[in-house]
Amino acid sequence: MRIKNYIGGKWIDSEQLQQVPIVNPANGTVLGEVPLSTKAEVEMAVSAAKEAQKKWALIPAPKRADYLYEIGYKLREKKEHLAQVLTSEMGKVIEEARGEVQEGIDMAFYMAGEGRRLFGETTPSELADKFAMSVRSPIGVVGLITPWNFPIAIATWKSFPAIVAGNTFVWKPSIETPLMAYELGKIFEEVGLPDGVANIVFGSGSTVGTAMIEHPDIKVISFTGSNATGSKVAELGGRHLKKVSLEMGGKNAVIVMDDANLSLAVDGIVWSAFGTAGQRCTACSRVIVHKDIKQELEEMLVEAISQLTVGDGLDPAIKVGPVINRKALEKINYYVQIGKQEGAKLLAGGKILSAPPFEKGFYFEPTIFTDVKNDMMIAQEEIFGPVISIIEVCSLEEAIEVNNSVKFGLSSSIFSQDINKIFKAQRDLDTGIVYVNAGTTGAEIHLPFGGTKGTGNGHRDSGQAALDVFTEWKSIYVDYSGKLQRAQIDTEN
Ligand code: UN1
Repeated sequence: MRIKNYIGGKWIDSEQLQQVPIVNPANGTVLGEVPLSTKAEVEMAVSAAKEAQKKWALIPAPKRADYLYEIGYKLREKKEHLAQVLTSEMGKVIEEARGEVQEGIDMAFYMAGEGRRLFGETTPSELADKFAMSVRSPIGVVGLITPWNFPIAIATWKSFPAIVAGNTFVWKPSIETPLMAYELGKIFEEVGLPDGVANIVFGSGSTVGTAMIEHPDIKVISFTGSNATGSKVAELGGRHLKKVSLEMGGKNAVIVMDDANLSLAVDGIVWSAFGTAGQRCTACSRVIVHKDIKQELEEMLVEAISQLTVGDGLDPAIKVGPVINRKALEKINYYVQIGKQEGAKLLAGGKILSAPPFEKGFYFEPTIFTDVKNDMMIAQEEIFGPVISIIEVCSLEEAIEVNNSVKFGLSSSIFSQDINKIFKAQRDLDTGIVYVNAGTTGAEIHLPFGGTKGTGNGHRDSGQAALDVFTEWKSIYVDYSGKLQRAQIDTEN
């Protein structure tokens, strides 16, 4: 299967002959190929989006939302098929793939509801016989750049609020997961979304991404991906005065206090650290544990991960799938070697699985390091794989300090049964998302998603907050006094 770009409502072969194989990370099978499109193709997509936006913005928002309901129904109808493609292309286990498609379905219905809300504000004017209000206006053409780890959910987080608010978009999906983008594109086509509202251009960040950011007709860039790429997006976007919304890495921790329900904590850690083979921005990669229960927790964790089955995620018995590609496997392995050199103690795992039946895929053993010191690289840097570092602390205050000492601030969690500790922690943990008595993953689509420090730049995906990325506030004053009233001057005081 050769993937085409979706521009102006048509599937068009890229003029670029160079294609990249789409590889199933579970077994190395080639599923198809994807083009590295050119700058000229971005240009085509932007002009289609610009043309379509004029009409799209004039369709009443509740009517724009009707398309999102249709998209939601289609996603629901195709849920199993989409989950199968997602697992084959990206590797996450089938149960999680279904969950990810569900996130897209939820986002469709949630944002469709926004078509009848998109609330603005009315407020008193300082002058008599004058009406003041502010409304959300569409911005125009927006650019979406999405990663491979949630190829459908994150695309829906960005594209659905963008279109309900009256924008059109050009989307560059990750070239690791073009099949999911193709599937979503087909759904846009099947529901009859007007031509040019949704445009998909496949290719590299350096060509397609750069062309999008530099394009004068793209007003907003919404990006999810690595910090290294996000900084470049911000830098280039800044030079072109773009509104740039960034969601980047995490180094998320679960804190386990001495009064915690330990078996619940173990369940939460295992699910959020080894689910998606640790390849979530929200994945738990540090466990900050009170010294009095450290040994017990370690024993329980080692026992729990010995039960984790690794393999092809299409098999429902498998709990941990492959990682996305060889480069990712090598990066994880690099960090594990560093951890050993730094003097951390390997409690479990630590190796690439390369003997049959794993030899053709990209598998890493669920891995636990303990006696990790907070200044070690494995305690500070995002590994994006099934590896956790256990760090011992003596108090809640120290746990919070360790949690906050990394450069990221996406998600955190505390297991405790003490209401005072819980409330103190939720206030002081410097992350955009805090969980109490649950792991670090599982954000719901109607709450803001994003983080502090190196995780982002103040914007949020999901929830009402997503609308702030894709709308401009317009303040409107209607003077019905019939005379010239001068604000700040014709007032009593
Ligand atoms: C991500 O890894 O970028 O909260 C998204 C979660 C999921 C989304 C993760 N709902 O873990």
